[in-house]
Amino acid sequence: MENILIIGAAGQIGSEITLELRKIYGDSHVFATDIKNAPADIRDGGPFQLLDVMDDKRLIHFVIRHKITQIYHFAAVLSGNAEKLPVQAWKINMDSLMNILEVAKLVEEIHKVFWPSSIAVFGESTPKTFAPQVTVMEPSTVYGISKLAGERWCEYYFKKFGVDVRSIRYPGLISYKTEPGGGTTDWAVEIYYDAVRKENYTCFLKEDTTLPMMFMPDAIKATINLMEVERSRLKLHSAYNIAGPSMCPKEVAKDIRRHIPNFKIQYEPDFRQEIAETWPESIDDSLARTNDDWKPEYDLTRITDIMLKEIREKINNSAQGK
Ligand code: AKB
Repeated sequence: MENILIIGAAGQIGSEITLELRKIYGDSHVFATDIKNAPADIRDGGPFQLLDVMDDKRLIHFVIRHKITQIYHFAAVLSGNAEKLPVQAWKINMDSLMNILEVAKLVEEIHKVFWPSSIAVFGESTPKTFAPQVTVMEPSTVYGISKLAGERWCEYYFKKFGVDVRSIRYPGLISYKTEPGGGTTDWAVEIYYDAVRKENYTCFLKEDTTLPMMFMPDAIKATINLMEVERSRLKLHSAYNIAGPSMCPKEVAKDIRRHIPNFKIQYEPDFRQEIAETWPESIDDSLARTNDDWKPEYDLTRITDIMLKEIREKINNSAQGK
């Protein structure tokens, strides 16, 4: 019997993976937690509690009381926000991971942990296209440094203590259910919301800044697949590269005009432009593809079709008080 703890269940990835895991393991076996309140479907569809991952004592009590066997830890300060409060972001990103690794080491029943890494581990000296799995990594952001250090800690806990940690270097994730907050790739979600709301978007990156992206259903599938793979088949316990379509703001705007011909975009690059320029444009994920049959299903056209339809529906429903 598996009992799964989700940390950060009110966030962009956490909210969607909670619902998926509840379908697989049963509502009562997936314990959603966050430091803030979660959307109604997370709160009402199964156990939900406020829990601060920084509080290691409460964390261990929670894990023992609910007989937790797997942990997914999604709480983090993303790249843009981390640059505003570097020391606090470092503390939150690192201490929260260390608390999870320690609890997994101490509690024997926990046999698997998922922790998200990011394309932010790469830096200016990494090859710009098809960034390899193993390559030069000199991240220049606090977030990127914390993710790279986190990857090393995950592998350390696996080698030294046998903690089965699994991780993915997520590209920018595009989703319509829960909006991201404080990331450099947030523009790829904001652009769709503003297209529906105002037919106009002011982008904080330059028009031709290409970044690796992925539609949320592909990211959820890749994550669950990785967690389901037999331990003996895994080639590494740091983090796998995964790749979806790469795109720049100008391309997305053009694709949106298939549905909204009057859509306008202007560019006012801010500090996140500098961050984006240190990240690769595309990722080589051939190693991840050898784990299982995973490959992404959504290209830009499908993403645009679904994003615009779903956001329109969401906005109409909330206007009607549904
Ligand atoms: C961010 O932009 O900070 C995140 C990421 C790529 O990890 N979406």
